[in-house]
Amino acid sequence: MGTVVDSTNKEATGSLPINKKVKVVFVLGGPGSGKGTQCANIVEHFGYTHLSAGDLLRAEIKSGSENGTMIQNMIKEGKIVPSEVTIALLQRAIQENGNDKFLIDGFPRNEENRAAFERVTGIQPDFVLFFDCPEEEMEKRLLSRNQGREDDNIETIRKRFKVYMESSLPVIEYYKSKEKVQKIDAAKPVNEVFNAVKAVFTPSGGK
Ligand code: UP5
Ligand code: MG
Repeated sequence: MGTVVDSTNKEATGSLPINKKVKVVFVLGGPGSGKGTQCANIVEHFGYTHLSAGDLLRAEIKSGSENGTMIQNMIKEGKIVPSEVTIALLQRAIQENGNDKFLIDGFPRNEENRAAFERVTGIQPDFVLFFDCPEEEMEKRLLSRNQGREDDNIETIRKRFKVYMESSLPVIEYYKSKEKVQKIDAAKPVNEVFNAVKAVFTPSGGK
């Protein structure tokens, strides 16, 4: 169920406190596992709002914000942007949106992200949708994506995989220990992956 939040915590600088009841699903998985693709399907069928942390960070670069250059350098190196920056963007997006159901895609990426988000927003995810995909398949997808992403080159992809293994998988393990993980075999074709996703979001089929 959603979390009631009435926080006046201003730790994430410049952000508004979240003062509405929201339901959050974290969508996690390696680079190229299909998080964005499946989130678009979930939005269409289940009325969630999709917040991709990576997209919010890339929009911040484009907007010419004072953090833009720092964010750009971190993404180029496959490193994780400081929590306060990402959390402020997520918090603002949640606050400004009229919806009360959110897919947070690609966040939290490390233990510090996870703990800081919970501390600052008071929000705990309903569950975690985990797209499990072999590295070989993810690499193939990223190298053929062709959307002009600065981090879709083989050097950066290798760095992203390393950070994922070292920092992001432990977050998934943490939620596993809390029995909050819904694992999906993400190596299959898009429609087959979505069939598995649907079962999770359909009331009788999952959480
Ligand atoms: N595709 C998708 N599903 C397929 C399928 N089932 N079969 C065949 N092909 C499939 O998909 C990738 C490609 O594969 C697409 O071409 C798609 O058509 C195809 P997509 O849905 O885009 O995968 P996704 O998991 O979203 O991959 P993405 O590259 O976005 O994942 P990342 O986690 O690497 O990227 P993100 O944007 O989240 O983060 C980028 C960087 O931002 C990070 O490396 C980090 O530097 C920074 N960041 C932070 O610092 N903090 C954050 O909180 C978030 C990001
Ligand atoms: Mg994505």
